[in-house]
Amino acid sequence: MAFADEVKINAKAGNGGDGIVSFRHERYISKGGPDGGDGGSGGSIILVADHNETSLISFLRNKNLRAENGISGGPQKKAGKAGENLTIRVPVGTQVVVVNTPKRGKPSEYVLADLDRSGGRFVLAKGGSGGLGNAHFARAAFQTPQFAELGEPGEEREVILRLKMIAEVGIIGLPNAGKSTLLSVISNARPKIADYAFTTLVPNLGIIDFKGKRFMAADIPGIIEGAHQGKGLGLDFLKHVERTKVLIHVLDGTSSDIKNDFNVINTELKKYNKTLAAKPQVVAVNKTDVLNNKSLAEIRKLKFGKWPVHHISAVTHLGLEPLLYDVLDTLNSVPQAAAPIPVYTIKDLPNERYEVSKLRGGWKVVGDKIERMVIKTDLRNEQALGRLYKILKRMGVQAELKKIGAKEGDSVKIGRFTIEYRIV
Ligand SMILES: Nc1nc2c(ncn2[C@@H]2O[C@H](COP(=O)(O)OP(=O)(O)OP(=O)(O)O)[C@@H](O)[C@H]2O)c(=O)[nH]1
Ligand SMILES: [Mg+2]
Repeated sequence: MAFADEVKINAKAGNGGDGIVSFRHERYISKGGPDGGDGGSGGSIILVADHNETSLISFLRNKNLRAENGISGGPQKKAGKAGENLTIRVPVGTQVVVVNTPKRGKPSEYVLADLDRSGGRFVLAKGGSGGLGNAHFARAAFQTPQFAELGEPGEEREVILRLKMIAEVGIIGLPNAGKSTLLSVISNARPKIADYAFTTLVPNLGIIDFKGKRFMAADIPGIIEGAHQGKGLGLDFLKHVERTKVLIHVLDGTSSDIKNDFNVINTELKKYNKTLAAKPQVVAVNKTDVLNNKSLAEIRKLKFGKWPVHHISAVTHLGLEPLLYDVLDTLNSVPQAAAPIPVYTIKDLPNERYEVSKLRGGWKVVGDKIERMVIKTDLRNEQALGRLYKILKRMGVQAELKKIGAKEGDSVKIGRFTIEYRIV
């Protein structure tokens, strides 16, 4: 199976339903008060990180995500049905990335969300709010509002989903023990392997597919006695395995003192960080293919603390399946971190701020809330327009435009729409 680690998708949330214009019908009353109901909100598109998901491959088939629209309101103040949210499960480690492509210069990337915890949620595209029905607009001096708000379009966003898996398994051991060889036979990684110490200088990552589970392992450079004082390659690279859940401790079966090799590594781990040293280990005594029966018998007697021990050969693949079973069991038994699961959001409530500026042949207003208000206004309806002008006045837009020189009748561009400048 191909491993999709990056897909570009287009997400369009549901539009809000329109509010409607309606008046009560009652016997003996020719025209009752306004009773137009509100439109339902559009469904949002929500990503949820789930540790059972292992790939973004399902997005290769469906790159266009659509959530349901809200339904228009009805008479008798009946609210329209809200559109269903579209909830999509993605692997833990999925990043949501936006690419900005400027007219000149290099495109730049911006990470909107980093879904690094199972259960983490991110609203990728927010459904549009429903429009208010005309029932909302009745006042003592204005009893027959002939307008209602339009529904707001759902957000649309084009993003890249990128899988940044977190290594759950770390492979540690002395130089030349066979760590990289092991990674190369249990995962898709093809690291450099050689018969000398310090072949691996930077960690290698590989994806392991085993019994329907997919997880990532990191093979790190060899550690030697005194590494905490900077000997060999030091211990800095241990930060790459700090977030792992299980360590495979590889030992060279041809070594003259395997027990001591094991202790050297554990001492160095402790010197680096107690939490790392306390992580569960699965011990793999490697290179058994070149051992004679006598040495094999000796080795089988060795115990390594409380950890399970496997006698393997990375080269002949001997004993790898039982080893991976133990790794998987240990992974499953490690409790999930108890910290609260994050919820990620892009936008807060509509922002009341706006900016006015001069445009060739008119004026321009930019602002989140004001642009939404214009979208929700039926611009062909005089009453609806009247309400919009009042809102512009209340928000101070009318005065700001006047200050910079706007005259009645000038055109004012707000978002995608252009209206006439009016003083009310
Ligand atoms: N006979 C035998 N040789 C092995 C086995 N596994 C690894 N080797 C050999 O051991 C040597 C070191 O292997 P690597 O996988 O590079 O060891 P490493 O632990 O990654 O070493 P560093 O990156 O230097 O820390 C290579 O020559 C491998 O071919 C095995 O199961 N049997
Ligand atoms: Mg190596």
